[in-house]
Amino acid sequence: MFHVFMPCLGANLKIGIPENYDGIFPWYLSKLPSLTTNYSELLIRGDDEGIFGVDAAFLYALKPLDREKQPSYSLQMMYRMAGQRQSFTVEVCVIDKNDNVPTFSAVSMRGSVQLGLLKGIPFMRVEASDRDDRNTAHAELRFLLMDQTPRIPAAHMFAIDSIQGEVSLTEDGASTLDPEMCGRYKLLVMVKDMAGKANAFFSTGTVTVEVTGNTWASPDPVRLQENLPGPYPIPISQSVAKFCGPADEQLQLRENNPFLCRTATELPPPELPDCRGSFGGSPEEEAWRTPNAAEASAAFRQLRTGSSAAVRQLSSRSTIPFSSMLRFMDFR
Ligand SMILES: [Ca+2]
Ligand SMILES: [Ca+2]
Repeated sequence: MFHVFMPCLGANLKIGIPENYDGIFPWYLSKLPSLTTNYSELLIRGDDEGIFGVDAAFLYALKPLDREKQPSYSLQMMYRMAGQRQSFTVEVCVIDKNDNVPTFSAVSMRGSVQLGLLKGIPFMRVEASDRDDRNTAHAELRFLLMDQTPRIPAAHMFAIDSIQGEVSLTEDGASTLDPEMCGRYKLLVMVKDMAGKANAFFSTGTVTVEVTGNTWASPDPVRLQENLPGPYPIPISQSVAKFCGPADEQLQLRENNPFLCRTATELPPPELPDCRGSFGGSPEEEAWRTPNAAEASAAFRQLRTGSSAAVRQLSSRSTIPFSSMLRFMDFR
């Protein structure tokens, strides 16, 4: 059977040949322009398996190519012409076909999630591989969460990032996780190639998730004096946490409150005003109060006019336990 593949121009010849050819052999691949009919003593180097040959100045293959076994061949064509030894190189690049199913690094995977973890914060990551060409969609993987057992207290406690494979809690999961009700979940996960399209190959795996209690020891409430003069932000509290990665990625401040957090590298000199409630130890991050948040500004304005509702609002916020504002994700 005869096929013509486009050669790349240049001093040598470069051709792309698809893998897994299942037609008739010998399989004619490309004319070799450097060869004329009067060449002799042709020798091919770089073909240890004896796949390639030349017939009437055409390069042919005697068996199919496997990109996952060998993605390219550099064939040195040595021959004699007009009494002179000559040579040129043919680069054969094997073009990928999607002939491998993506698989998880382990059929059974394990992880643990701590009570108090916020939604969307990954607590583990599933990994998978695909032997096809990673520069093509043939190895472009997507992850899906297929099932959760048991489905208590909510049917969808967990979520998986389709591209990164990171597993986290859903909003339902973060709000209802209870190790006393259910201390272990089994998740059925799937990985698909072709970016998850309908024609993708896929395989499945299971993830066992252990639920552990919250080891965060709640410190004392932060006490704030109302109508504190500026300038803001004013440090109000500090705490110590152990981080296994960048602190700012693992320190979460709940939304819609008049506080912000800064890590130790952003701290000013250690003199802190009297309004700060210290938890002791060397500070690794601080909670700050800022009037820049619209909500905080509104609360201050209302306080000055004597709004009891605003007083209650700020009062409750200023004595809210620090642990309910901050969650330290410990991935040890
Ligand atoms: Ca594949
Ligand atoms: Ca392949």
